[in-house]
Amino acid sequence: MAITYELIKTCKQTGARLGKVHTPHGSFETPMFMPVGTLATVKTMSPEELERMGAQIILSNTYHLWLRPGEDIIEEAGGLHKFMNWNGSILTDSGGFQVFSLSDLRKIEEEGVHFRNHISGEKLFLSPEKAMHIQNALGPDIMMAFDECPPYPAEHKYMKDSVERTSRWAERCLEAHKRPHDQGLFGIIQGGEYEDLRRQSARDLTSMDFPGYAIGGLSVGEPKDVMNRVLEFTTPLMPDQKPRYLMGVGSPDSLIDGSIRGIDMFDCVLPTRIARNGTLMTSEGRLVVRNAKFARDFRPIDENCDCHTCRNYSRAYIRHLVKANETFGFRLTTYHNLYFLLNLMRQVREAIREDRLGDFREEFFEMYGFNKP
Ligand code: PRF
Ligand code: ZN
Repeated sequence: MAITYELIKTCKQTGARLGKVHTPHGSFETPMFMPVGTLATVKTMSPEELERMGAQIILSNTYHLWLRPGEDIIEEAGGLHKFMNWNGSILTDSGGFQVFSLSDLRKIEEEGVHFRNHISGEKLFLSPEKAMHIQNALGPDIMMAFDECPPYPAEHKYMKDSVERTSRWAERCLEAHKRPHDQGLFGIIQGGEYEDLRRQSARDLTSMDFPGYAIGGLSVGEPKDVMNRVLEFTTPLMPDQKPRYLMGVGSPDSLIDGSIRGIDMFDCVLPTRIARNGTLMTSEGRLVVRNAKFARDFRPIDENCDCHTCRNYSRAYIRHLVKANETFGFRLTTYHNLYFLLNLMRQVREAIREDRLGDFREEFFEMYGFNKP
């Protein structure tokens, strides 16, 4: 099996899991946050910087790499790891979600999805078999099944049809997967906010024996308490001996609340995207560095952070760079935000090890400002 999960312990205070996922490109500790590198680059960061900040696995996208430069070129280069010079683990999303979120004029059929290229307008078609073919060529350690992520809210009837189609697509993905010996394929549980449909989806997918499972269809506009409730009834339906991945979720509060509900892996564009418009995550909440009040503020972004950015550069300098659209400014903010989330997960793992994740959550939420009315 390409992917194995080692459960180290569960937190006595919260039930959160401390573990390790072993992949053909090394192991990563869980709960873990995965920086997003859509186009085979985590925007503005070199692989050396990613390694230095403590990233152990990154995410990339089937849909984008298929359109540009094309999976054949990446295969010819020797796969994604060699192509981009990243030697840690890589996970690719299947393209299903990106088709639904980026393209227009899409038409879902049993066979797959027809849509238009979001750049050129060209007509395209993606199916479970095609998504597996592309991911087998890209060569990530973990690849994702081709699924449908319905919008929120969706009616029960639509969601039920969608969940059943996603299960049939999952079967076809397993069938079409050519490299199970060195690439782990994860199934994706859908069902929106509906408990009966999450149960149905989890039952269908766990009967198929994937080496890991994801929860899709969350963080699509639903309130936080809906997401937490769905996690509460869904994670107990997932196997204990396999990794659990919550797709597209990466706000600091959700990383903690997801870990408490038994999630092991997370990804999100949030830290990198907001960094590029000058918003920073700090231990005391968000800091908008463009703000005039930082013009003469020579303190670091976060006085509690020991990242390369915070050890060497001031708010005033970073504000100047970001306002002048200087690339170096975006590199400094991106580095800090990713470090902040990777460091948050390190603290979460430490708290699980010491059975005090509940206390850690209270302290963190208080400092970050989530407890304020
Ligand atoms: N499916 C896939 N990728 C995803 C999602 C999903 O439901 C989400 C939902 N938040 C993010 N990325 N394949
Ligand atoms: Zn920092």
